[in-house]
Amino acid sequence: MSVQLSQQGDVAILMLSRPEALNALSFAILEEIGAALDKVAGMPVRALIITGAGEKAFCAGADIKELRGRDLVAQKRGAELGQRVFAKLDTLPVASIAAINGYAFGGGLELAMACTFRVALRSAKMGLPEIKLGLVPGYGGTQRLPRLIGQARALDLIMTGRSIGAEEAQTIGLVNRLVEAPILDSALAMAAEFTGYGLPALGFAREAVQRALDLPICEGLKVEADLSTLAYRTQDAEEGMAAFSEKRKPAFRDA
Ligand code: DAK
Repeated sequence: MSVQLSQQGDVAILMLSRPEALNALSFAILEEIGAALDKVAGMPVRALIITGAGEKAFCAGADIKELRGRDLVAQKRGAELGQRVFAKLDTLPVASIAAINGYAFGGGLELAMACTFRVALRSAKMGLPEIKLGLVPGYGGTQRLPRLIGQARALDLIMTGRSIGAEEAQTIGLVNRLVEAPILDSALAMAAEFTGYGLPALGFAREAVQRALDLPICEGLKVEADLSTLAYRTQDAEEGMAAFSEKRKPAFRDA
C-alpha cells in the first residue's frame, strides 16, 4: 500500500508513502487515496491530516512516467479520476489539513489545495510545473489556485511553472501557516484549535464559505442566513450560549 491511514486521538492521518518516487501520484495511488477518504468519512474523527512520507516531499505530482503514451480517452478519465478523488475532501464531514513537509508540485499541490487548510515547513517548495512538461494541471489546479490566491497570481504560477518557497506561499495566501518540524505535531496542534468545537457548526461554516465561492453574493448571503439559522437551532448553540452566560467552558455534543 502506498497510502497509510491511521488515527491519533480524534484526528485521522493519511500518509502518502512512496518516498522512493517522492510520493508521486500513480493512478493506483489516486484510487487508494479515494478509498482512504471514504474510510475517513466513517471514522470517529474530527479532522484529517494529509502528509508525505520521508524527508523530502509531500508529493512531487502525478507520476510523470505513467502519464506517457496514454490515449486521449484514458487521459481524460485520468484527469476526472484525480478531480473526483480530490473533490471528496470538499464533502468530507471533517476539515482537512495538508501538512506540506517538502516538495508539493503539480498533482501534489492540487491535493494540498483541495484540503481545507495548508501548513508548511519553511523549507517546503511548491508549484504547478505542468507547463514545463507541455501539460496543463488536470486535478483541479486551474480552478482551486485562482480561488485561493486570485487570478493574476494563479496565472503567474501556472504559466511560468515556477516554484515558490513556503514564505512566498504564505504571503500570497496559498499556505495558511509556516510551522516547525516535526510537521505532524504542528498540524495536530492546529487541528486541536478547532476539533473541540461542535461538528455541526464547523460543517455549516465550511459549507457557507465553500458555497460562497460559486455564488453571486446575494445568493451567498441567503446560504449564510440558512446555515447560520440551522446552527442557531442546534443543541450545541444552546449549550455554547448558556456556557457563556454561566461563565463556564461549553460541553459540545455534536448535536
Ligand atoms: N513522477 C515520477 N517520478 C518522480 C516524480 C514524478 N512526478 N518526481 C520525482 N520522481 C522520482 C525521480 O524520477 C527519482 O526516481 P529515480 O530516477 O531515482 O528512479 C526519484 O523520484 C527522486 O527524484 P529526483 O532524483 O529528481 O530528486 P531531486 O531531489 O533531484 O529533485 C524534484 C526533486 C521534485 C525537483 C524533481 O524530482 C522533480 O522535478 N520532479 C518532478 C516534479 C513535477 O514536474 N511534477 C509535476 C508533474 S505534472 C493529467 C494532466 C496533467 C497532469 C496529470 C494528469 N491528465 C489529463 C490525466 C499533471 C500533473 C502533474 O503533477
